Amino acid sequence: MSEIIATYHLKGKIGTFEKKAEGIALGLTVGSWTDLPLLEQEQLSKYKGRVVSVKEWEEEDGVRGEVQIGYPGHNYSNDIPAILTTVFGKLSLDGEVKLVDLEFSKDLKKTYPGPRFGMGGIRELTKVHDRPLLMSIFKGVIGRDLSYLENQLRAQALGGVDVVKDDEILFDNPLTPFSERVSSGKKVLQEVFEETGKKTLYAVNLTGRTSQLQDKARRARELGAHALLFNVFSYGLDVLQELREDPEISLPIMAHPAFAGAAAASPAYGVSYSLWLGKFLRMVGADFSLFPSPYGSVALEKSKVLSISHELTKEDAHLKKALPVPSAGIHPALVPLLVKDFGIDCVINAGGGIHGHPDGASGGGRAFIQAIEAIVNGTSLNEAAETNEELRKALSLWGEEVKV
Ligand code: 1AE
Repeated sequence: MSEIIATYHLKGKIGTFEKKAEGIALGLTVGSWTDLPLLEQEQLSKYKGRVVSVKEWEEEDGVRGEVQIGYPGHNYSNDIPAILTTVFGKLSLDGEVKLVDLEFSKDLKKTYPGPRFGMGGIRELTKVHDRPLLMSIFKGVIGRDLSYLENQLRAQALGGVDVVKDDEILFDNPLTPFSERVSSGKKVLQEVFEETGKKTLYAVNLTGRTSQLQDKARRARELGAHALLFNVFSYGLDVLQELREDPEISLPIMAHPAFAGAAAASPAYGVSYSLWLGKFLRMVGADFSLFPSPYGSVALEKSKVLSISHELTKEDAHLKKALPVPSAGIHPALVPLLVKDFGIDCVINAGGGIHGHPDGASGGGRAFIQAIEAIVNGTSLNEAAETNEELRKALSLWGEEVKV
C-alpha cells in the first residue's frame, strides 16, 4: 500500500490519546466524518488517515503519548512540501506535538534521488579511503578581499585538509563574488596539488534568491567548482532536491544546518533532528550533513547526534550513504571521541580548531591529521604528540587528550 506513516509525540491526559489520534487521522485527511452520510463515508474511506498505533506513558512533568498515523499515498503529490503540509501542516500549530519520524512505503521512497556522490563518491574524489575526512572552514572572511581568501585557502590546503568549505555566513558580495571565489579557489588548490600532490576540495556557498540558484550552480560547475555548500533550511528541502536532480549541476552538495534548530531544537515541538538532518537530507540528495557534535561549542545531545548519523549511513537498497559531519567547536583533542562515536566514515570539521593553532591554519590542519592517523592506527594522542610537534602544540592549547 502506498502510504506514509508518521510518528508523533504529544502531551496530554491519560486515556485521551486514542481520541487525539483519531482526530489527527481525520483532521489531516478527509476532515469531519461522523456527520457524513454513509455513501460519502464509503466514497471517502480510501482517503481517510488510519490510526496505526497509540501508546501513552507518564513522565515527571506529565503524561506523554506516541501516536502513529498512516496517510494514503493518493492524498498528496510525492514531494516534500506536499508531504510536510499533509503530515504536519496545521498540526504543527496545535500545541505540544513533535513529528518524530516518517516511514515511506517503497513506491514513494524510490522517487527520491538520494546523494549523487555519497560517501563512496566523496572518498573517490578526495582519494581518502581509510580514515575520517578532515574539513576546515574559512573564518573571518566578511569584509576581506579575494587575496585574503586565497591565502587562507592555501594555508588550509597546505595543512593537509581534504575539504574546505565557505563559512555559511559568506554570501555573494562585491569583495569576494561567487564566481571569482570558484575560479580562484580552483586555481589555488591546483597550485597546492602541483606542489604537494595533495588533493583538496572547496565547497563554495551557493546563496541568493531561490529562482537564481540553479543557474548559479550550473555556472559554478562550468567554472570548475568542486562542491556546493547550501543553507538548505533557510530555503527548504525541495530546493536542495532540485539542485541534486539537475544533471547540469552534478556537484557534491554539503547541507549546512543553519536555521535547522528553529524547527528541531525543542523537545516538545517541531521535527526531530534525525528526520530533519538525517533521513530527509539523505533522501533529497545531500552528500554531506553537518550537525553539532555532542562535545564542542554548540553541543547536541549524544543520542540525537547518533540518530542523525544512523539515518545518514544505515544500509539502504536505494539510497547512497551520506557523510555525517559532526561540527562546531571541534579541536584535535576531540578526535578520539569522534572516531569512537562515528567510526572512520565521517568528516571531522573545524574552523576555530584549525585557524586558532599557534602555527596558523596549516599547523592546525597538520595537528588534526596527526591526531586522526594516530587514533585510526590505535595510538593515543599523547603518545603521538611525542613525535608530532603540531599535535603537541594543539593539545597544550586545547587540553589534554580526552579519554574515551
Ligand atoms: C554546525 C556547523 C558548524 C560550522 O559551520 C562552523 O562554522 C563551525 O565553526 P567552528 O569549528 O566552531 O569554529
